[in-house]
Amino acid sequence: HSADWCYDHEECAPSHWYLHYPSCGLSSQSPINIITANTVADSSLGPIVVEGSDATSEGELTNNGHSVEVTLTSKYTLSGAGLTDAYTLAGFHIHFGNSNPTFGGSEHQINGNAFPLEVHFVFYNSIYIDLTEAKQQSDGLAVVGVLFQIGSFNSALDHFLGQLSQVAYSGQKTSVQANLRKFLPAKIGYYFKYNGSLTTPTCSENVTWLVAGNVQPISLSQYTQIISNLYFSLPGAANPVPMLDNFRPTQPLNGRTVSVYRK
Ligand code: SG4
Ligand code: ZN
Repeated sequence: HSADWCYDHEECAPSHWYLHYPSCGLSSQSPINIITANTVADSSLGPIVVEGSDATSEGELTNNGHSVEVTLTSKYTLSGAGLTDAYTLAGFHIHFGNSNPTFGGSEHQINGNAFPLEVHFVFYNSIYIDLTEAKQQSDGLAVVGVLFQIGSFNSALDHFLGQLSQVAYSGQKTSVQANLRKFLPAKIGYYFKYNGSLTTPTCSENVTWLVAGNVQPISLSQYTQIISNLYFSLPGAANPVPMLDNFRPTQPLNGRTVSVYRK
């Protein structure tokens, strides 16, 4: 492992994160189990609005030792959803399970159900210079989470799934083409919203979470590509650790309100 935190059952596991990263032990953490019966409808929020090019964009695919992330050269902006400011897309990354997709892999759960894959589109408040500066601010981040279940082939994901073997090990990068529009539409009319944290250390509590209510499909062979090509380990590691189950367990709600918008 390349860092002092990890997902498996060692000293670096999620239950120990707070020892090195105190915010991970605070009371407004993410992810959460969204119990739909307890959500509060708020029609004043309006849909999530994502502005940007409909064209396929150049980007970069990186294995960061915890996930694979994609950054795009094309600019995308998040607004609506009751947000006071506009937010700029920094990139997206994935959390997933293992060879038994029924065991879950998503970070958020809905009514106690986990899903095999969750994509996080990380946006930073456009009033700040970049993600690094925004991460330090209380209104710095908004993340859109999209859940996936095993089903039909997903053309949006296929742009980069074929290149995962090129970023098998931590620190590896390759250029990709991706069409964000295929899985982040211009408007999302059904979502949950709550105040939470980054789901990895530092676990800073400055994230407005927007979790899409509609679950998207991914084929079993596409899911298998994700779980069979990636390692947490650096290149050349003697016993590379497969990148599996890179999700944090759900955290207590502690009285927070989860709003729901459904047009
Ligand atoms: C993953 O490790 C991403 O690759 C990180 O992205 C991300 O950090 C981190 O998860 C936490 O994000 O949406 N799961 S999360 O709460 O986006 C940030 C990068 O390191 C700040 C760029
Ligand atoms: Zn994430």
